[in-house]
Amino acid sequence: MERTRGGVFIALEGVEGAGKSTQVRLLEEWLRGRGLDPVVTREPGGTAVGEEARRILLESEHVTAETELLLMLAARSALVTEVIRPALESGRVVVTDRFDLSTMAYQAYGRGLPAAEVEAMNRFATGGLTPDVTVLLDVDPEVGSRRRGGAGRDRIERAGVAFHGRVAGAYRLLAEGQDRIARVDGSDGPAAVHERVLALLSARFPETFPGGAG
Ligand code: T5A
Repeated sequence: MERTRGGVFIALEGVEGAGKSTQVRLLEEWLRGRGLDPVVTREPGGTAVGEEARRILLESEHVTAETELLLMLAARSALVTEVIRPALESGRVVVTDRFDLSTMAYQAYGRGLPAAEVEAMNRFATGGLTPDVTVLLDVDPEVGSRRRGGAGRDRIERAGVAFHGRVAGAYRLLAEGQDRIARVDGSDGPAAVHERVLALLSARFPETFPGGAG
C-alpha cells in the first residue's frame, strides 16, 4: 500500500552501541532548530502495544525465534498504523531508531529464520511502507559493545558473539547495492558522525535538510 506523498521517513540502523539513539537525538535537535516538529520513535516500542511487546522481547527468557519475529512485527504494525503513517500523511519528518532492516539482520540472518518469509511478513505488518532512507551506522560489533560498557544487557544483547557477528555481517550484506540503504562510517565521535548523516540527508532531501550541517 503506497502512502500519500508527505513527510520524510528516516530510519537509523546498526549493531548494539552503533550510536543510533545518539544520532536520532542529534537529528531531532537539528530539525527542531530549523523550526520543524519531527516525530521521533524507536523499535520495538512507540505505542502501548509496542512497549508491552518490548518488555516481553527484552526481558522474558522464554521467547522462541518465531515468537520474537511475531512480537517485533506486532509492535511494528501498531507503530505504523498509529504513529508513522498519520505523521507522514500530515507532512512531518519521522525519525525512527530501528525499523525493518533490524528484522532482516536479527531475525532472518541472526536467528536463521527464512529470509523470504520474514520479508513477506514484514510487508504484511507495514502495509508495504518502507523508510525513504535507512541510515546504517557502520561500526564493528566490538566497538559497539565497548561503547555500551557495563550497561545492563537484555536478552537479545546476551545472545552471544557469533549471533552479533552474523547480525553485523547481515547489515553490510543487505546494504550492498541498495540505494535506499546508506552506509555511514559510525566509528568517529558523535559530532563527526552527525555531520556525515546530515550531509547524506541534505543530498537526498535538500528541501528538508538545506545546507546540511551548515
Ligand atoms: N531488534 C529490534 C530485533 O531483534 N529485531 C527488530 O526488528 C528490532 C526493531 C532493541 C533490541 O531489539 C532488537 C535489536 C536490539 O537488540 P535497544 O535497547 O533499543 O534494543 O538496543 P539498541 O537499539 O541496540 O540500543 P543501544 O543503546 O544499545 O545502541 P545505540 O542506540 O546504537 O547506541 P547509543 O546511541 O545509545 O550509544 C551507546 C553508547 O555509546 C556512546 C553513547 O554516549 C552511549 O554511551 N556513543 C558514542 N561513543 C563514541 N562515538 C560515537 N559516535 C558514539 N555514539 C554514541
